[in-house]
Amino acid sequence: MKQHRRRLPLLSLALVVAACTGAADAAPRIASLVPGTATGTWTVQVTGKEARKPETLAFQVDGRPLAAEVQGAVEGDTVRLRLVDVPAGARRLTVGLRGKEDKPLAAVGFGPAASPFAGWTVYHVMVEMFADGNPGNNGEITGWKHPNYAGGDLQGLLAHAPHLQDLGVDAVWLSPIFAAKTSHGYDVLNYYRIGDAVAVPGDPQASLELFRRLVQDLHGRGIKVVLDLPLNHAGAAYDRKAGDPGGLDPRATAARQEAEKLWESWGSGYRYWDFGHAPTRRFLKDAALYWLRDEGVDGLRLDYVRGVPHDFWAELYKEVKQVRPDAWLVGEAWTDAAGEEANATDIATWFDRVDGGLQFDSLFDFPLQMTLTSVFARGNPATDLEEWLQRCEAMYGPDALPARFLDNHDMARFLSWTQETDRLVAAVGFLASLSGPAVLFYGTETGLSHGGPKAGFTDAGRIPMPWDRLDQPLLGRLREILRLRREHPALAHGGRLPLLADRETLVMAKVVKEETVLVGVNLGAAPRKVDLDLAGLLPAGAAPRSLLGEAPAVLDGGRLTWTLPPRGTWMLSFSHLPKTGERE
Ligand SMILES: [Ca+2]
Ligand SMILES: [Ca+2]
Repeated sequence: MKQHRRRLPLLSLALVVAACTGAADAAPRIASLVPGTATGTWTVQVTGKEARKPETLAFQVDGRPLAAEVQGAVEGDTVRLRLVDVPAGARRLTVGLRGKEDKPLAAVGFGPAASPFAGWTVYHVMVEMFADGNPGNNGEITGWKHPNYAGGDLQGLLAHAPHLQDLGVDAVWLSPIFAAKTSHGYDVLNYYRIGDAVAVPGDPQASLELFRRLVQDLHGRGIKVVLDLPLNHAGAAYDRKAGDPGGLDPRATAARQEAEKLWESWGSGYRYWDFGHAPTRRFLKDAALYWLRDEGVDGLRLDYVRGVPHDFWAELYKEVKQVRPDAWLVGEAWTDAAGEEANATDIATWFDRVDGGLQFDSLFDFPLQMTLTSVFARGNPATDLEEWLQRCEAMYGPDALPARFLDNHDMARFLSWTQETDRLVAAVGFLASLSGPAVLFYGTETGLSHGGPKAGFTDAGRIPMPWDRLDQPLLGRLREILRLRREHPALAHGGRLPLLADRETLVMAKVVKEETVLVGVNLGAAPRKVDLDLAGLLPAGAAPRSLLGEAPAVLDGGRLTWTLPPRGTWMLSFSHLPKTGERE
């Protein structure tokens, strides 16, 4: 029986149609943003049809209106403006239309990211496919088993922990490791028991001790542990004794939402927790708190958040932060094969505050995943990438710290869309240069791929990790990128200044007090020479240094000429302090 975990909700079609009509040409984009040479001034270029009438544009910095003076004539769809009296320490510029300032159309976070999670590189493991450290538990899958099932377990993870450390990740996200019937584990039978198939069969205590050893080992390597905890639903045969230590007698219902009904039509056999029943909510929050508070887990990846009411997530967030303020809560809100607009609109509702409180630290950035794939793997214009970075920043709001990724267990792998490893490396390089958690699906570092590409849900990317034939050159290239991300805080924490975007090229600056890193993407087949006026950004005497590959650069009187080799992401570091008083 086909037993996938989720599917395109039928209502998405209307959203796709809506997304394709009108929204795409509705948004202006910040073509470039650089500090002026005078304190508190910035020069911004806006492009898009709205730019033809610059008097209709409204600029805000950190939610406060800001005057903008048009500089020179409008050229085509682009206008240059000067922003004045930008306060020191300002963080975020939004562009909207006059009278609709509360719904900005584009935004750029040009101040550094404050969140401790901004620099995390998270390695996403599908446990069943990763490493089989104990063939003796492979017979414990009693329900649906993925045809690629590789016997993966915690013993295998423990044995391969050095691989994660060597790659240089900060955290590992494990697919569900709890008692379950299926190999994927999203049908949890007991939130408090590690599954026999991933640990020690028939011995819950030994399994828990194995998990504790794994956590201790990973922590010793500087790697945090994020558990995948499905709270919307559980397996139909949930253990109502050992799985309910508080005696809360949680209530479950049959499928009620469209997606849930679809899973049931495939025979998923889940039960759906009743969020209208207070003891059930207590039961679910207790399960989450147990792993974070009592077992040293550092974060939770929360499955299918769209099935659960907003106020539950806000309650859980508040209680988690009271005991573990350092724990990362990341939610999955995915409208599957619907377009970027539909996904971003929905994700924004999970970034909203509920009674003043957050629901999550991060949501997975599905719109950007789609755009990264279409631009880096499929040859769509690089302007799409700049546009979606700004659209999502505007829609998600100032509290948002989206988690960026290229692919996951529910979708076609990046390398199913292109055969070119250079395109994958370029995409990872760009991903690593964005502030906010960056998530790498296991196997990316060895170029894992599968057959034909497919939009929306597919489980074809769940492939055993080929431990006996790792792609060492590719591994080395990704290790180098992650090293740069760790060693240069401008990449993972820096404010972002768009500098240039066209068909095949994107250039941005990432800025912290100590350093500016220019990130240049060239997806063309030929070298690309770019000329940039960085007089207000870089102090006199700043000298460029190539970080990632050799891309020749000459800086002369504030003008940078940078030659980007083909098919890659390149980085230049300027270690001189930027001028004081303009940014921090
Ligand atoms: Ca095994
Ligand atoms: Ca539900």
